[in-house]
Amino acid sequence: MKDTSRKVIISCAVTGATHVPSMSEHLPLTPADIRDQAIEAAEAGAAIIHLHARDPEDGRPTPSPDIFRRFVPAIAEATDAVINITTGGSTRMTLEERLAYPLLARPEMCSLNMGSMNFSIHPLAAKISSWRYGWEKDYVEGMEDMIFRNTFKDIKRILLELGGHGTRFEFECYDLGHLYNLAHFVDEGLIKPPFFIQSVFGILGGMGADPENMTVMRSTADRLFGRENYHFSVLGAGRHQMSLVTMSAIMGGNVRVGLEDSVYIAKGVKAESNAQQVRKIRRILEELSFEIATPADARKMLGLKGADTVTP
Ligand code: KMH
Ligand code: ZN
Repeated sequence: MKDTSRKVIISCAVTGATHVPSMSEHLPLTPADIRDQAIEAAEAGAAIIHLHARDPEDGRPTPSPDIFRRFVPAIAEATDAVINITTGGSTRMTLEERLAYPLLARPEMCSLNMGSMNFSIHPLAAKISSWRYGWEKDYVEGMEDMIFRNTFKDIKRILLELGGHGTRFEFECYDLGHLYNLAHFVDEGLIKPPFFIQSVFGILGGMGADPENMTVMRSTADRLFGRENYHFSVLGAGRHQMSLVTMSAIMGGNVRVGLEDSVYIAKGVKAESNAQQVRKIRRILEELSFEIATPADARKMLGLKGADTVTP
């Protein structure tokens, strides 16, 4: 019998560490910007808010707990949304740096990247004619020679140290092999269902944004985990965002939008806010008669520990 009660979780990734300020004047950089845009996105229907921090002086990605603390408590105070803190940080951060704030805050959810990889937007550097801050050009061009490190030992450490505090994970899978890495940790008994699998399409270094890849990821996840043991979600980078997340919902999955993943709202049109992207995907989903999950629905679906256990 088809589960007609299914609801779709909208995640919103507010700022990330990949896009740089020169790519959009709407990319939130300061703690106040991040706070305000996160709250607006939650009010627009995002049940999960995925957060990175940036140096308010120049928008450079930072792992600083002091900066995170300038906006995470305010978001938690103003909304019931699930706070999802990155453990990915940026490809230039050490694992120690990436874990600094999550280990202090012990959030309900953190991202967890399921394999080392190349992760880059360096080809975009040539398309930027003027750079707003001095650090940006080298940062973007330098990605060409960076490895996004997520060894098995790194992943195990995150599962044990953060998982030990009840944090559950948005497992970011950029390739088919990342699902097998996830299965390895399930077999090791380090991960309990339901798994929240965030399939990432269109990042240079990961699988491309071809719709056929989504059917491969979905069928492989079914085969490895059993559909009853995981929740599928999708993010599409850049211009692929809205079409791929819509396809995810149609395939029984959930969706992630946000300026971390795309600075656009339509082809060649810059998004003016995270909330604008949340409103757009919500409109599309509701037109297709999907029901949007509330934060309480998301907590129940994903087995989260509750916001009152977090120490932001
Ligand atoms: N900024 C990317 C290198 C995550 O939040 O864990 C990694 C990322 C994924 O943003
Ligand atoms: Zn992220």
